[in-house]
Amino acid sequence: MLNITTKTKHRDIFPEVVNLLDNSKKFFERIGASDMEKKVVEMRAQLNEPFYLLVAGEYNSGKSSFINAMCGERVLTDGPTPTTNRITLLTYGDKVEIKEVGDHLCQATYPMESLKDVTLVDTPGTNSIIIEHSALTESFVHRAELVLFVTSADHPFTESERQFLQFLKNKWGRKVLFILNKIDLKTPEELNEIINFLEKNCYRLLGFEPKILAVSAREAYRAKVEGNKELLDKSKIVEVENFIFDKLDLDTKIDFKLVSPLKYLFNVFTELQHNLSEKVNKCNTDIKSIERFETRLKNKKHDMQEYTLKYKDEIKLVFSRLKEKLDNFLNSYVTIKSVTFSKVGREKIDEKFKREVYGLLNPQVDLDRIIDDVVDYVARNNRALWDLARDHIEKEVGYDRRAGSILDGHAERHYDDRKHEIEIALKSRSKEFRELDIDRESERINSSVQGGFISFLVTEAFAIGIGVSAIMIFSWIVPPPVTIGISVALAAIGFAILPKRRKTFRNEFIKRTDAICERFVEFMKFEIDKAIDRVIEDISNNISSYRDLRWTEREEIVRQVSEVNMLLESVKTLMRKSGLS
Ligand SMILES: Nc1nc2c(ncn2[C@@H]2O[C@H](COP(=O)(O)OP(=O)(O)OP(=O)(O)O)[C@@H](O)[C@H]2O)c(=O)[nH]1
Ligand SMILES: [Mg+2]
Repeated sequence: MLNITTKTKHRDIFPEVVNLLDNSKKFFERIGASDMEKKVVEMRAQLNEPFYLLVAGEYNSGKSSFINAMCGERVLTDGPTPTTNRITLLTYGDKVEIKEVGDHLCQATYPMESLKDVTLVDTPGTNSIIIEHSALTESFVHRAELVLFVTSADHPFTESERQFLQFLKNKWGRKVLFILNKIDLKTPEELNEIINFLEKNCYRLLGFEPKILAVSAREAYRAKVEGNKELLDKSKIVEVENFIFDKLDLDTKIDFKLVSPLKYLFNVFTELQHNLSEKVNKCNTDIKSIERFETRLKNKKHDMQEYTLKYKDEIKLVFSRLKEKLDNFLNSYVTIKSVTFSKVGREKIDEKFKREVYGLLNPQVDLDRIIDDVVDYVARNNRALWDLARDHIEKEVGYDRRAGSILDGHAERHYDDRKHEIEIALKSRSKEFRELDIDRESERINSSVQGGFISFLVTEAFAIGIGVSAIMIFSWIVPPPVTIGISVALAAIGFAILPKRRKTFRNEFIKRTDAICERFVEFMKFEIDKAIDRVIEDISNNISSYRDLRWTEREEIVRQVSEVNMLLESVKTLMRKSGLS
C-alpha cells in the first residue's frame, strides 16, 4: 500500500478525491449506469493499493517477455503466437507464485524490491484474432495509473496501435510510456529512424510527444540469466528499470494515482455533459414537434367541423324538396276538380300522397345517405390522422412503435370500431326523423281532403237547395235576387272550404317538417362535432402522452445535468489543486 503522506498536497487532496469518487458512485448508481458505478468503485478501492503499471500493446510485441526480463526469470508465459489470455497482477512476494483470483485474473508474486510500491500488470495483446483478448485489456485500463505501451521495433506504430493509444488517451486520459522492444532486430541507424518516426507520428496523430524507452527484452532476459554484463548494457533494460522504478518517485506515482481518476472522471463527465445537453435538445425538439402536431390537430378539427357544415344545407335541401313535392301534390291532387274525379275514379288520396311525396327520392333514404357520407368522412379522417400521428411519432420524434401505444398493430380493428361507433351514434338517434310518420301524414291529408270534400258537397247542396227553394217557396217573402245571392255566397263558401283545409294542412305539415328539420340539423351538428371531438381528442391524448414522456425524460436529464455540472466542477477544482490545469 502506498504511503500518501509524503506531500501536504497529497494529504489535502486524497480525502477530496475519495469524496468525489463516492459522490460519482452515488450518481452512477442513481442513473442506473452500473458499468460506470463498478469502475468508480474499483478506482476508489485502488487508491489504497500499490501503483498499477499496465503493460499493454499488440500481441507478440513482447509484453510478457519484458516483465520476465525485469524479473530475470520466466514468471509469465511468452510465445510467438497470441499467448497471454488473462490479466496478471505482479506484486512483491517472498517467492514466485501465481494463483487465479478471478475470471481471467491472476495474482503473481516475485521477490523484487521495486514491486513493493508498484504492481506490474501483464495484459493480453490487442489486435489479435482473439477478440476477447483486446476486450479484457480494455476492461482493465481504468485501473492503471500509468501505461507502458510495448511496441515492436519490427513494425512500430500500426494503425491499430494508434487506435488503442487514442482510446487510452481520450477515453481514459492515461499517461503512456513507450517501450520500443526487440531493438536487437535493428541497427542503431534503423532504431534512430524508428524513434523519429514514432515521435513525429505520435505528435501528429495523437497530439503528444512520447517518452520512448528502447529495449531488447530477449537480450535482457538472457543477460540476466547468463550474468552477461555486456549483453545487459546492450539490452538497455537497466535504463528502463531506472526510469520506471527510480525516476518515477513515490510522489510522482501518488500524483498519477490521484490524478488518474480525476482525468478519467473529467473525460467521462465532459462527455456526459455533452451527451446530456444533446438529449435535452432532442427532448425540446420533440416536445415542440409534438406541440406543432397538436396545433395541427386543432386546426384539423376546426376544418372538419367547417367542412361538415355543408351537411346542414344538404339536410335542409332534403326537407325543402319534401315541401316542393307536397306543393306539387297539393296543386295536382287536392283541388275540387281532381278530388271530384278521383272520387269518381275511386283512387285513394292517401295512397297517392304516400307515393308522390314519399315514394321516389324518399327523404329518409336521402338522410341515410347524408349520414353515411358523414360517417365515411369522419372515419376516413380518423384513419388518416392516426396514420399521420403514428408517422410523426416514429419519424420525427423517433419513438419505436413497439415502445408506445400508438395503435400498436391493432389499427384496422380500431378504425372499424370507431367507424361503427360513429355510425351507431348518428343512425340510432336519427330515427327521430321518423316522427314525420308517413302513415299519419297520409291519414291527415286523407281526412283533410275527405272532410273538405264532404263539407264542399254539403255546402254546395245547401247552396243549390237554398237557390231552388228560394225561387220556388220564398220568392213571395224575399225577393229572388236576395235568395239567389245567398245561395251563390253559400256556393262560393263551399268552393273555399277545400282550399282552406288544404292550406291548413300545408301549413301544419310545413310546421311539423320544419321543426323536425331543425331538430335533425341540431342533432347532426351535435353528433358530428362530438364524433370529430372524440377522434381529435383520442389522437391528441395519445400524442400528448409522448410529450409527457419527453417532459419527464427532460426533467430527469436536467437533474442529471446539474449533478454532472457539480461533479465536473469538483473534478476541475481538484485538478487545479493537483497542478493538472
Ligand atoms: N527478437 C526479439 N524477440 C522478442 C523480444 N521480446 C520478445 N520476443 C519474442 O516475441 C514473441 C512474443 O513475446 P511475448 O512476450 O509472448 O509477447 P506478448 O506481447 O506478451 O504477446 P501476447 O501475450 O500474445 O500479447 C516471443 O516469441 C518472444 O520470444 C525481443 O526483445 N527481441
Ligand atoms: Mg504475453
